[in-house]
Amino acid sequence: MDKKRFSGSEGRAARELRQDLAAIDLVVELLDARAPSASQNPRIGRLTAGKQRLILLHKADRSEPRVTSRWVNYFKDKGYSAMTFSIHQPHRRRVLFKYLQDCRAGLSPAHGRRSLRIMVVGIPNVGKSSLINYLVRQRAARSGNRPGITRGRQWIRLLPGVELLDTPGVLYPRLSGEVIPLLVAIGSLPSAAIEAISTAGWLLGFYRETGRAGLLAKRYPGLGSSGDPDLQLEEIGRVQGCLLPGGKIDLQRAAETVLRDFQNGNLGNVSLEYPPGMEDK
Ligand SMILES: Nc1nc2c(ncn2[C@@H]2O[C@H](COP(=O)(O)OP(=O)(O)OP(=O)(O)O)[C@@H](O)[C@H]2O)c(=O)[nH]1
Ligand SMILES: [Mg+2]
Repeated sequence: MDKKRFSGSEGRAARELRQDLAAIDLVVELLDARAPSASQNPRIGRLTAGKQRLILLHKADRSEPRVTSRWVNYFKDKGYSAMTFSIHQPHRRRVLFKYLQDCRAGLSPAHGRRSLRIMVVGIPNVGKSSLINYLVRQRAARSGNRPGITRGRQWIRLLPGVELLDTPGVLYPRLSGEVIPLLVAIGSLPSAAIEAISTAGWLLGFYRETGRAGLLAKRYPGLGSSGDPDLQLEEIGRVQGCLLPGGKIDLQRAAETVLRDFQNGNLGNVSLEYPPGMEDK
């Protein structure tokens, strides 16, 4: 990520987010179910202090259910509301709508008859816009949108007494070294030239070290059993026909292929992070 642009835009984005949050009762925080810790904004606690917060482990259709349910328990043990979600798994919608109805019912009398107001927040590419569009399509009752608080935002009535802000809050990811490959892998950081190659190498190493090499062999028939991720990336480039003029292997294209395949689920549904205390396997 362009650090300069990042820090330059943070001030304005953070100010807008704070303004939006002022009107919100419940913050729906989207994390990528494959990397819930890496995809959590480090300042989310401070940003949402005093608000109800629901953690959605989103894109759960791409993660390992066994690991994701342990993450749900992990967050619940910490005192948060948490559930798995995916716009491709319609049965999950009922659980979410029930949660929203319960929150509405639990509003304090001081609230008066005002609706429960909710907002979706999360780092880039966790599926905020997709979730909002999905919920709007699925809403129980259609009614005219009411003008929102500022800058053309709208409140959308999802359920009787529950309104959603149509614009998500974009949060910034933690940019420390060890989470960068995970953020690139889940598409939350752009895979600029070098990151694509190093991230693909990291991912191949992860698959090998966690006993998932079979998933790679399934996707890339003919892939040798080399233990070296750099050599493996070259081999993938060869079997996938990622060649430069002159026949040299185009590592950048090979790396982008691996990342795209991971993001599309072509390398299986794999969780990249385990909650503390849960070892692999
Ligand atoms: N597998 C899967 N993919 C999803 C799901 N929800 C969203 N996506 C995909 O994730 C990608 C990013 O979704 P967006 O809704 O654009 O994410 P966003 O958080 O609004 O991203 P920014 O606007 O860049 O911050 C898209 O390719 C979506 O199709 C889901 O539940 N499962
Ligand atoms: Mg978006």
